[in-house]
Amino acid sequence: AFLLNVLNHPTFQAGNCDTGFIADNPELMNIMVREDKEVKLLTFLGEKYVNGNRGIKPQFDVPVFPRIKPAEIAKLSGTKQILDEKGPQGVVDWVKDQKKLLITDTTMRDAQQSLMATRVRTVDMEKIAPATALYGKDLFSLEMWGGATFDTSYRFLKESPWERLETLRAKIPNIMFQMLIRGANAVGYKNYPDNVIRRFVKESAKSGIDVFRIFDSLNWIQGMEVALDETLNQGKVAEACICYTGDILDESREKYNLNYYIKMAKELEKRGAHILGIKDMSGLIKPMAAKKLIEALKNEISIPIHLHTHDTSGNGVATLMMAANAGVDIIDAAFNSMSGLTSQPALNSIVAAMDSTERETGIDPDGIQEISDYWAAVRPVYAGFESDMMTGSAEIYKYEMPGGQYSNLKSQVESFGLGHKFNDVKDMYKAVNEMLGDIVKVTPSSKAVGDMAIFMVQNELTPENIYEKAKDIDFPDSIVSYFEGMMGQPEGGFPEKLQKLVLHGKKPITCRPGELLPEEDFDGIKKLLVEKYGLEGTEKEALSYALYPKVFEDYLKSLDKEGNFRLMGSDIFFHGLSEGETCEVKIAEGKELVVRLSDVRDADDEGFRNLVFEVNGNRSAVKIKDQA
Ligand code: 3PY
Ligand code: ZN
Repeated sequence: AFLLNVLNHPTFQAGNCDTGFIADNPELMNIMVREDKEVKLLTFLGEKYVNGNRGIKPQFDVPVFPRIKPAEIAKLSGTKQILDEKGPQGVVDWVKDQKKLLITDTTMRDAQQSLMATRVRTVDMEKIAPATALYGKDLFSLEMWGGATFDTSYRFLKESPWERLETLRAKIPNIMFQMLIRGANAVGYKNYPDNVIRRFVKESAKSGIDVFRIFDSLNWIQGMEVALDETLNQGKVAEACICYTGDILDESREKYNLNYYIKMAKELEKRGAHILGIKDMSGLIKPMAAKKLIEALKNEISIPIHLHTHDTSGNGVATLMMAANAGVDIIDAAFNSMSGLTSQPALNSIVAAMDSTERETGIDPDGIQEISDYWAAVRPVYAGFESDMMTGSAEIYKYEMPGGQYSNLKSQVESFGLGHKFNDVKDMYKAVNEMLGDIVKVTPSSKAVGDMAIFMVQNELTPENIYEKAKDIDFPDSIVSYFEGMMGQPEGGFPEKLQKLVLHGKKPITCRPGELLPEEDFDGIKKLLVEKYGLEGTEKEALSYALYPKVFEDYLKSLDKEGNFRLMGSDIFFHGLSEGETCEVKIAEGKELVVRLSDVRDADDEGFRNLVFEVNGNRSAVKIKDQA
């Protein structure tokens, strides 16, 4: 603290004194760094206490994870080695040679996105990574990146998604890593210029992504074109998707019928996709529909088929069993303790179900039980981010909402003060879908439908009165962008009357937004990041800024001002310390502090509370303003 005072002194800072002593004794700077980190840490913990839960928190079990020797991991050879040695066609050939049902585990991406609002931190993934490499050695891939994980890492967890990717890559060298990319929307909610998409795919490939699952939120193939082309350029596996919507069993629904899917699948195959993804983001594909669809597609295309679904209705495992019977090559599931409800169907249960059948997976049930047990112990720390859904719900077939949106909608609606109108909003979601002409609903088109539904309930609009009542109203940005054509073109075109109403005279586009968007100036971004934040100006930093300028800048400011707690245990990160509690906090690789919150004093006249800690046995205090 003394040194900090010296360094902050105006005379010192103006260079009006002899600083030779400090220059000659660089270890003093270490003390300063440590102290600064320590102050930030105590302030972080103090804030959690004083303006957070006041130390009232559940008792969490310490998650147990199997200790695997690095030598054991080094010996493993899986799909990653097939890709590295034989390229994407080698992977395709290998898949086609397999009798067994291949499985992608989605625990670290879609499962946590759908169940826990994408809040799972890298530290919790890292610990189980070696066991995942070993016991998951027969998995096709791990979906562990993309979708919402990119912005939420920066936004809520204050950690770098790139660091997560590279950290896990180093610990899991044998299984292919898979990401979800929203076509021209990359990992965002709007279309980006082509050079952003290309550079993002290239850098992701370089940092460890092997399989790019590419979709367009309206099933508009042009929207997938650039990402698909760049994946092929990078020599990685291109899994082009059809988003499943509607119900092919219901003959009264003509738009998304079997022919629609066959036609699109053939087109994706023609465009060079290595694998066809059926992306059932809302869990709408019923067991018999899966059988019908997979059987039909197997007759029409020759590339492998990968089925992704959600268990929202509770029918997920049945769907995957029917698909397996119909010859699907790969399915998505999540380790049991992270499965079910809006997440993927249960991986361990599927492995057990396939045992002693033609499509036996070859996965060791005891090993993956340990992984599931680990996640079962991690999950309660994130309970605050979970929805109150306790059972599967068949109403999903009516509302057609993606997993994450379905479990988040309630709190979103509540944040608008419309909690009592939750059912009205859900019904309006369905009504808006019909007003838009029955569209594919997945990020970002699902967000546009959700925003519009909330907006209509809020303003007491109905599909009937909207044309009269909303003539002069400004609609939500997402729905304006949708009608402008900035999310691409929907099957069957836009409903013109509604389009005119929302756009208030603005002209919509019909081409690919990327054709109109000016190229992003990466040199300019790098320069800005170097000058303003003292960063190195790497490609990753520039991409993060290009995708999410404000989120990335806020993250940088937070690291600088509040500190970097990426290595802190999640129980402490989210719940802090209670009075008298001790924890170990890793503040940097190899640097741990033992911190005890010894005493919390009453607020002084100005509302500040003194919190007394012991840090590695030494007393240290911080003052926190009580906002209450
Ligand atoms: C995403 O885009 O993040 C999704 O998971 C869509 O299903
Ligand atoms: Zn999904």
